[in-house]
Amino acid sequence: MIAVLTGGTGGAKFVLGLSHVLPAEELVVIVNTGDDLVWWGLRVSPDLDSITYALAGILSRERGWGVDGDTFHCRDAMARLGESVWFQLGDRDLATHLTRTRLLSHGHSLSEATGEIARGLSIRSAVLPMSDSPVETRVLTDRGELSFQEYFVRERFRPAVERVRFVGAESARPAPGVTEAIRSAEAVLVAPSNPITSIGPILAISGIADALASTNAPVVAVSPIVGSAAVSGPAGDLMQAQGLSVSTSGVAQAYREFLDVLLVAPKDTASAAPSNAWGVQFRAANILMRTDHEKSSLAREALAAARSIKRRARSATV
Ligand code: FO1
Repeated sequence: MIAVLTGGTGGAKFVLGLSHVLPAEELVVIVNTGDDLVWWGLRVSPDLDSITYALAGILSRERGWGVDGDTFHCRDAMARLGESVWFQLGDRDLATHLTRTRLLSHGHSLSEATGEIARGLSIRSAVLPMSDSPVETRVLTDRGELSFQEYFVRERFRPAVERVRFVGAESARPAPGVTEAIRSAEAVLVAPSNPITSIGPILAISGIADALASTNAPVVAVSPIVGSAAVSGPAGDLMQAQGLSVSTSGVAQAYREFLDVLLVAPKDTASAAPSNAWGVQFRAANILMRTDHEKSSLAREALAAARSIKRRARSATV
């Protein structure tokens, strides 16, 4: 079984690639919920939705989020009523949020609600939220402290970031199955997601980082940084705000406690760049997932890198 840690649109693309090269039952996806919000009275879990839609084959390729070919009649009607529409929910997407909201209001956990939605969409891989307790990513900026979606969607990540915190992470426990999957996996993969706001909340939950540091499974990550810039989105600004260099070395530093191999763009293993940092080995791969073929190839590269590690280099020291 392969466990993958993910969040954001890059993560969804990587999981889509994995789903093309692995039997569905062998994939366990552990998903960030720090971006979750209540919108129009509904419980929305954007990263769980992106993974669920990717695995169901209905993720919008055009937008990278929401349902392919969705319409926005409800959004237009909300706007007419004077409601905020800077965060948009599509008409088909609404079915997911209505179902999740109903299940949660009837006392089900987020894991159970996610399982119900995944079953409804005939998904055979396991999709696990990082935790059943609320953890909220808050971004302290020069325009005040914002929720993740206010920063990312409403403000289009323009405000200067000073700090990021994960409210609720100290008391949150991993959701059922999360640490078990990490400990018993054949390999653990970290998607090319934002290390601070997509993977950071997962690592902030006590028990998850420990499971990663002590698992015997090789841990392989894909860099979301090429050269000195993020492939997409605000990962660079957020890494800088958290004291990391915007480079593959900064990614290695963020994951140094548990990472064995970091897949990086070929130019980042050229002679000028170091071939490892923070005890993490760098390996060249085509990490840009522009086509389905590239997504599957990257998934195969990550699995091959994991299989080539015979024994975890640092398992004796943790
Ligand atoms: N991203 C946007 O840029 N604009 C939106 O209006 C928007 C709505 C939305 C609704 C449901 C959903 O599952 C995702 C949505 N996203 C939207 C994407 C979301 O902000 C990001 O994918 C993640 O939070 C980044 O990790």
